[in-house]
Amino acid sequence: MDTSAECAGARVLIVDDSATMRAWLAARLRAAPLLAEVQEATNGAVGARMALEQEVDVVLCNLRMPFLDGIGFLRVVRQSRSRLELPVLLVTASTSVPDKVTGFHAGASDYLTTPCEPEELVARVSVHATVARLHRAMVTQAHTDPLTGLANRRALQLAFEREAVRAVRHGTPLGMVLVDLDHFKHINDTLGHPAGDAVLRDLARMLRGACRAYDIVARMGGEEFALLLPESDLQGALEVGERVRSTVMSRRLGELDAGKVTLSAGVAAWTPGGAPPAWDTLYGLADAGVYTAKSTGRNRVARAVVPSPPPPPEGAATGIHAVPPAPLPATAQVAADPAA
Ligand code: GH3
Ligand code: MG
Ligand code: MG
Repeated sequence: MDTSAECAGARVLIVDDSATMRAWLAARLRAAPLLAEVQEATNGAVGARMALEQEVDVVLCNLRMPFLDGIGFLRVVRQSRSRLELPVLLVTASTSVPDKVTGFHAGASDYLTTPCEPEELVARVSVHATVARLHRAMVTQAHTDPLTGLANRRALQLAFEREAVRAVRHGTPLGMVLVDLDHFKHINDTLGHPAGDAVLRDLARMLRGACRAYDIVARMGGEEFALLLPESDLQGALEVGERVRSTVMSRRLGELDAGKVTLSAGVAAWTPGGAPPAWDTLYGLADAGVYTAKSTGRNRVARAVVPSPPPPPEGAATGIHAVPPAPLPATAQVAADPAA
């Protein structure tokens, strides 16, 4: 296959203690049609840090280096980057098969035996850069909602797993707001599906704008969206939910004038202590909050109302904020009731 177009501008990291070798590899890669952006590291430890912290498509790493050799480099890098995410080609003068097999077992993607022709160097780097880029594009596609460009449900769940670990480690809360448009079917039925799509796209933009950079905004499906809010407790999540609700009321969405589109939102939050955050519990409570908001009149933000929550197992608090067993007065359950 002709890979030169797919991997143009490939970002290549050369890890080699020999300045002569680095210069030879870099010059050949820069001169080739793939016009590589080349970075250099003079040893395995510096190279591993650069490979993990910077944007790199392919690594060329010398097998034999002092301090941290090619195998040591692979052991560090493969703890968090797979072959598909970051191809590493071991560069060596050795033709020993056991050496090569050891390298492959440690996570090498390929070998470049030196001396070699520049064409072979460029061809191997091109193939691996292309595969890495295609893999990245596929992962992005698999985690993105095509209509709105937001994260999809799968991406949100992965983000939740990450944020749950972080919340436990740092002892910080984790909030969630679940948003469902009111009577959206009616919008589709009266204005048509494309007009409904335009509302969803504008809502997505609005939600993104209403959140902090490190909040995760996702389309769960249909006209349901979720906001995952690191470091937000229940009060913080209620405030975000209310901000989103009132902003939607004040904006034109698609063809619809301000005030014509409303949403109902449910909120929940995990607070430190007790069991770690669980997706089913947090999402289930936020979803129950949406149900409460819908059943008490729509266009409002609510916490879950759980009529008879199961008693917690002995000695183990869940840490998830739900409404206490005795139902709260309506004003406490519903954070915003514009109709009131
Ligand atoms: P409620 O206030 O109870 O939430 O009522 P609703 O009409 O919003 O909810 P319902 O579940 O009855 O209808 C959701 C509608 O969302 C039905 C479906 O056709 C529409 N929908 C789902 N996905 C899309 C989409 O991608 N584009 C458009 N335009 N409509 C969609
Ligand atoms: Mg819905
Ligand atoms: Mg709806």
